[in-house]
Amino acid sequence: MRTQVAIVGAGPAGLTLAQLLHVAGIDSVVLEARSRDYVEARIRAGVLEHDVAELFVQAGVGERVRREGLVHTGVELQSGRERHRVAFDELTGRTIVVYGQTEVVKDLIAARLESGRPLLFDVEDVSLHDLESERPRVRFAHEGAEEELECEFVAGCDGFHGVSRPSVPAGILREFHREYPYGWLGILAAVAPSSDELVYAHTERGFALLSMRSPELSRLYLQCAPDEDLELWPDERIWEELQERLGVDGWTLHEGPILEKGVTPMRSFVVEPMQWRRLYLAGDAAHIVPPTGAKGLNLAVRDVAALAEALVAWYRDGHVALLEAYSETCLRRVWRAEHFSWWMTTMLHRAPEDDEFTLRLQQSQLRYLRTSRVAATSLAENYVGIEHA
Ligand code: FAS
Ligand code: PHB
Repeated sequence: MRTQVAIVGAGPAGLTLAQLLHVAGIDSVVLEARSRDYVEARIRAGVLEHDVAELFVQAGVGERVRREGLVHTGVELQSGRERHRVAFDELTGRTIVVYGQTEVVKDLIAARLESGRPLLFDVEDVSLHDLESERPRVRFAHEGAEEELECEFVAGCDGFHGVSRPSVPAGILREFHREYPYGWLGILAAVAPSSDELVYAHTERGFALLSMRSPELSRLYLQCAPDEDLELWPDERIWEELQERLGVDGWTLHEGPILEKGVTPMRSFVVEPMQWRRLYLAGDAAHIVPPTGAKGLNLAVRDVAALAEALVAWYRDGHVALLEAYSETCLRRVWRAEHFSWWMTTMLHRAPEDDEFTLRLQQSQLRYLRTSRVAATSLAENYVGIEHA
């Protein structure tokens, strides 16, 4: 098998890259370890930055996000039992789109299959070879046969636990880590959202987030231990705790059947550089953010937008500068999102070791966001997606 770009991973990064390259006339092969059903059912992110939603439209896969995506002009920050709205449109002139990652992935897979270009599911034993040459190779097993894909570039879009990052020889990469002493217990519930906009709640019992997927589907999270045992959380207890944390006077959290529940641990992670010879890392393969800033999916798409632009420049006129600058270009934006995600997370969550001093700092920060337009604008511009990183 031969192609121009081998893409390892069919998550948002790999699938978006494949689509961007396809519309530019550059051939690729996408290799995915899991099944199509598994990848499409994985419930993860829920918020698209405006420019990311627009990128999908420009790339020819945005028809449904434009039709079904929920345009939001702000979010609510809750401190104790008091809420305050951060108006993105007034403060930045920009908005966000609430549209589940499951739907993004379905749209991208449908476009890939429509294109007729290779997207292989249930691939096994992927290994990367000759990354230092002009003809890297990707070996893998598929449908019982051993395969070898010759290419010119490899895009490592295989997430945090993928094979791409570990394929870089020891001593080349620097890794930056931050583990958090809490995680999120997330539920998907068949009940209309009890708020028109997202609510991020800081309470002495811990963080809670009210989000949504559609006018009929609610997505809610509550802070828990990173290794929380779901067995200890029957539906009744989840709703009771969400009522406690999100409750404000004159407002009711509507409950309904829980369709899915899971615990997500939290970490911050960055690898530098994000490229080595003919291997380019994108998305969670290169960085992880705690989901409090709704950045993970958006960072992944912005990485591959930069990579696609660089590859198009190389293939069209031999331009190497953008390829050589890929990592530096992405890392400026990645570190801005890392800081914002860390800041939102540590401001809104109550860590077990946090004392009263920390609680007062968090309450002061939230009060400052309520009273200062400058402070609110800083949060808003980071949340909707910041150009100058
Ligand atoms: P992904 O991990 O999505 O995709 C990588 C793909 O590579 C996967 O399909 C995997 O099966 C495949 N793969 C792995 N190893 C392979 C191999 N050896 N060979 C071939 N394929 C391989 N972000 C938010 O903004 N908000 C959220 O609420 C949120 N919640 C999350 C919850 C969880 C449990 C997780 C893990 C992440 C969450 N994220 C959230 C972040 C998430 O949305 C990621 O940022 C996003 O999926 C990144 O996309 P990719 O980089 O494509 O990586
Ligand atoms: C979601 O809807 O899944 C969601 C929204 C905002 C976040 C994280 C997750 O910050």
